[in-house]
Amino acid sequence: MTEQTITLHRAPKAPVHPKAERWSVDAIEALFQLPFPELLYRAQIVHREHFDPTKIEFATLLSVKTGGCPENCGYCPQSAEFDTGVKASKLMELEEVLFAAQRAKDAGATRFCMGAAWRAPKDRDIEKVADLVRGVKGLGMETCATLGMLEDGHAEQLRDAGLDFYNHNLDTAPEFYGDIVSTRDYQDRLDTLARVRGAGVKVCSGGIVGMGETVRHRAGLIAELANLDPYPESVPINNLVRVEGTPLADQAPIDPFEFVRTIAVARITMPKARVRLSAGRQQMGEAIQALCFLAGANSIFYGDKLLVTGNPDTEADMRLMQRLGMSPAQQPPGKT
Ligand code: SAM
Ligand code: DTB
Ligand code: SF4
Repeated sequence: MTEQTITLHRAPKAPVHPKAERWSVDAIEALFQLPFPELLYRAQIVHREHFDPTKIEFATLLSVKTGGCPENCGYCPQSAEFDTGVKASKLMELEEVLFAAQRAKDAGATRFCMGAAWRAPKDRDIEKVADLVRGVKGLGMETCATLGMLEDGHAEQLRDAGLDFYNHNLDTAPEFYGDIVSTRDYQDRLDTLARVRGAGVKVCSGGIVGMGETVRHRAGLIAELANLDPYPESVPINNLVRVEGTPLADQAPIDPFEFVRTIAVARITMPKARVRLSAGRQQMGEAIQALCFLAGANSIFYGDKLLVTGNPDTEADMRLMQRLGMSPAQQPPGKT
C-alpha cells in the first residue's frame, strides 16, 4: 500500500461547514478530484449524519402546461424555438390535475410537482395554479411548482394556496450559462429564488450535468447552490436528456461516474438537503442509480414520465428499491 492510499484511507471525518461559511469553487473542485472511493466515503458520512441511507423520497411530476415556451434553453424540448415535435397545450383543468395527483399518491408518491413551460406566469396564471396547488394539497400531498420567473407577490399567493416548494434551477455555472440560454440571465434566476425564499416557500434548485460543461463549471454550479443562505431544501441533479431538435441533441454523454461525483459533492456541500437523482435515470441504468444512492441521493422522480420525456415506470422503481433493500422515505397519509 502506498503512502498516499494510507492517508486517504485514514481520513474518516468530513469537513464541518457551519451555515455561514462559504464554499469556494476551488474547494468544491478539489472534492470532484478526490479518488472515487474517497469521495463516496465522505459523502456517505455526511449522508448518514442527517438521513437514513435506506430511505428514498418519491416525487411525481406533471406538465400542467406543455410546450410553446418563448425561452431558448438549449436543453429543453419545450422551447418554441426548437423543432422537437412537442405540441403546445393550454393549462390543464383542475379535475385532470387532481386525477393525476391522486394516481401518483396511490402509487406511493408523497410530493407532486407541477411544471409549466412559461417564461414567467401572468397574474391570471398564478391564480389558476393557486387553485391547482390548493387541490393537490387537499389530497394530503406535498406540493411543488415550477413555472418560470416569479414577479412580486406571486410566491406569496402560491404559499397561501399551500405551496410547499418552488423549483427553479440555476442549471449550470454562471460563466457557462450564456452558452446554454440567451433569453434571460443568471441574475434573473437568483432574483426568483430570492422571492421564493422571501415568501417562506421552500426552495428546490439544482442543475443539469452533461451539457458540455467542464468540471470547474460543475463545481461553480454547486458553489452557487451551496452558498445560497440558506442552501436549497431540495437539490435536483439532472443528467441531460438529449432530445432531437434541441441544440444539445448531439452532445456527447458524460462519464456516468462524473454524474455520481456531482451527486456526492452536492451531498457533502448541502448536508441536509434532499438531493434528487432527477432526469436521465432511464438512460443511466440501475447500477449507476445504485451508486447515486450510495453517493447521497435520497429522492427520485417517480412515474413513467418526467415533463415530456420518459422515466422508469413505477413497478421498475419499486423492484429496484426491493433489490437494494431500500424503501420510500414516508408513507403517504392514509397508507400503512
Ligand atoms: N419553465 C420553467 C423553468 O425553466 O424554470 C419550469 C420548467 S423547466 C422544464 C424545469 C427544469 O427542467 C429546467 O430548469 C431544467 O433543469 C430541467 N430540464 C429541462 N429539460 C431537460 C433535459 N432535456 N434534460 C435534463 N433536464 C432538463
Ligand atoms: C428538475 O430539476 N427536473 C425536472 C423538474 N425539475 C421540473 C424536469 C426534467 C425535465 C426533463 C425533460 C422533460 O421531460 O421535459
Ligand atoms: Fe421554457 Fe423552462 Fe424549457 Fe426554458 S426550461 S424553454 S424556460 S420550459
